[in-house]
Amino acid sequence: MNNDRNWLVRENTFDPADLNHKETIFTIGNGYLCTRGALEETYPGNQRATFIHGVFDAAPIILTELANAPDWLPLTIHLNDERFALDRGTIESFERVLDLRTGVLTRRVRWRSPSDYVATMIFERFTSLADEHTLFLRCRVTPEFDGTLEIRAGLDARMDNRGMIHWRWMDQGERDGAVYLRAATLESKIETAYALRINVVEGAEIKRDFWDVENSPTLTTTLRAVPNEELIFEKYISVFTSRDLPRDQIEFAAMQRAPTMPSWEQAHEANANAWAQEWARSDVVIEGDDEAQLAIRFNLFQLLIAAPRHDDRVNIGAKTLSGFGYNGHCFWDTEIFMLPLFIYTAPHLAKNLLNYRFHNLPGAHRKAQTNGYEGAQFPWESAGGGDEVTPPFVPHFADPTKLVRIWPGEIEIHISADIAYAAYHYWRVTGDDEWLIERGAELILDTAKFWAARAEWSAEKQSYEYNNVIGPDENHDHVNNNFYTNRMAQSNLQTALQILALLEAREDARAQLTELIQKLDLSSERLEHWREVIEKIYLPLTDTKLIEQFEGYFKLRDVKMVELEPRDKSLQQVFGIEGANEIQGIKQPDVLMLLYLLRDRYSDEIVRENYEYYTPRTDVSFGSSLGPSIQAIIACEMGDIETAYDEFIRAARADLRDVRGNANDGIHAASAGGTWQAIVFGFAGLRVTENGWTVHPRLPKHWRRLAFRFFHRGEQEQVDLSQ
Ligand code: IFM
Repeated sequence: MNNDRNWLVRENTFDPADLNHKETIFTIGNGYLCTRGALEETYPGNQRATFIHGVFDAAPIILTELANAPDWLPLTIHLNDERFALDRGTIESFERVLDLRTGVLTRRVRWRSPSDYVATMIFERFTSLADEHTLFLRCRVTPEFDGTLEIRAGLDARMDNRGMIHWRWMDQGERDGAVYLRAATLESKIETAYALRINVVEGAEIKRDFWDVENSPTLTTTLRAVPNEELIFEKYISVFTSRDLPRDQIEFAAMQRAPTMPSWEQAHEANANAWAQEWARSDVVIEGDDEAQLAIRFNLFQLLIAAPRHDDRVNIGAKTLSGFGYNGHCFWDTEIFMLPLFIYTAPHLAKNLLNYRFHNLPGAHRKAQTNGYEGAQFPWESAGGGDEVTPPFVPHFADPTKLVRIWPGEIEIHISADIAYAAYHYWRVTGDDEWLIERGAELILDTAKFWAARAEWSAEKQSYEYNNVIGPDENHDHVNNNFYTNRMAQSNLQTALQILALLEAREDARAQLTELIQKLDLSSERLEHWREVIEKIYLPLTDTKLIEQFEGYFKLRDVKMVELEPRDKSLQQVFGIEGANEIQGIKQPDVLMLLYLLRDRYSDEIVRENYEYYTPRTDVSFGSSLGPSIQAIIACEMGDIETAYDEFIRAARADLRDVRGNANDGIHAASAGGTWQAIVFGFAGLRVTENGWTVHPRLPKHWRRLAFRFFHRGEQEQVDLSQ
């Protein structure tokens, strides 16, 4: 194992200006819930939030959002009646460390109160990966004064999502020293029950109390403070929702769990063991580049804590469970950017995420039907129920009081093909035939059915077209024949026919095949139509092998990024929303994205030609955070390792260094997944083929070693590369 510092995300001073960014960075979680790194005692302007998977509630304009759940962190400490808070008194020393090995967040503060009472306080917290319903907080205080230390440990149901209230208080109380709190979301009526217990490990207790204040039940204890004698206090919480158990059982479950929870040491050990197993599968070792080493572990950690372990009806949002950005909704970010990490290192988690799409096929049918099509059209943004939840309006970037109409919910249709691509990718790498037969085949066939229905015949071109769409580059909307969309649709249809042939050839798939043929009405006429669409889909390639991103793109005013230097704004901010539609500058890779996903179908010559054309026109600096990792991978392929490294490190730093200035909204999950792909598929050049796997290493010069593991068809493989 590498030295400690490459596992520790650290800050050594408290900077109120960086409060919300740091809350994101210090998010902890366990696949069931995540909690932002807000301070136990609160701070003005903090965005304290806990998000529990699947707990969505309705909201105006944005339709639905993950409801910021009751807060389990509240812990206030009074030093001889003076309340500890970082916005008062004097911070004599401060340090915060997130240990990525175990997910334990530790804060060490030496604080002098306005009346000169001094104490060193160490706060530690973790959300157990060994038992996802249990959360732990420990506080060690060394007073430098005589007197008392009063500790108030509470729960708080008065949480909101930036002003939007989602919770209705239901009940609270105390039984046998443990406290419970019940609350329900206003519209979706999801109930939650928390139980809280406190434990004094070191210190003489003078009195203990229960404050039955509605919404914030609190247990208090007053300890005798003696100079330089450490006091240790623990707060144990358990959480259940009505998504886990029947409503009438959740309070009982929480209250039963809290008093029987293991000691801090036992829970800590179980959690550390669970994390050791995660890292044994997923860790990436980079020697010769401490920043990249820590950054990849940080990005992996943030994805691992957001990945549902025991629930396949939830997905990972574009901002994981770490912030209010994108309202907890999930996008193609999951299938194309995050999923590869799970497919290769934790296939059981990849399967959960794909099952979420499978369970949501009814929502995809509703969307297709509403638009007048057959088959499964997946929503661009999806939440709890699988229906389209992309807000039609978002606040204008220049004036947030004004709303701007956005179109992805209607016309960014490529996501259906992205999901089919991911299902096939999962099967190809894992060899999970059972899942393919039971679920994957249906996902691929049902989306193919949509693509065949959505294709429009053009008598003039003698081709099938997809008009009025948005490709990955969202700066250009209402375009016709976006190459990415058309080619991914074609690939979806091709894969569907391939899967049908595969099922036909397998004795053990006969029953499922018969059922699918009936259920999806896969008549020979329909399949013939699919073949025709595949053959005649509009996919122009110019003589020079340059691919036009969409029809008419080359006629737009040519704008390269270098011409706009110096610049600190996105293309839409420079040119306006309409103006950005009229130039060739793009927000994120589009043609290159396609060439990356379907790399084996295109020659090096084609990739090079398009790389050289599109790279100078792609806004990697201020465009989408999804861009840099893909640019890095293609740059690796082109042998341009310096550029590849620059783009890789830009992606890797997205949140740690807040390179886009919006990390306060939550982790850039797609960028985190893309960072792993840039290392594994870019620098290591891993390729899984029909016959096995190969690597084609192209390490940055200063990397002495790159090592990682992955699963291929059930076997764990190891890659260990040096210069
Ligand atoms: O899915 C992405 C999209 O590609 C670019 N805008 C942000 C979305 C969520 O990350």
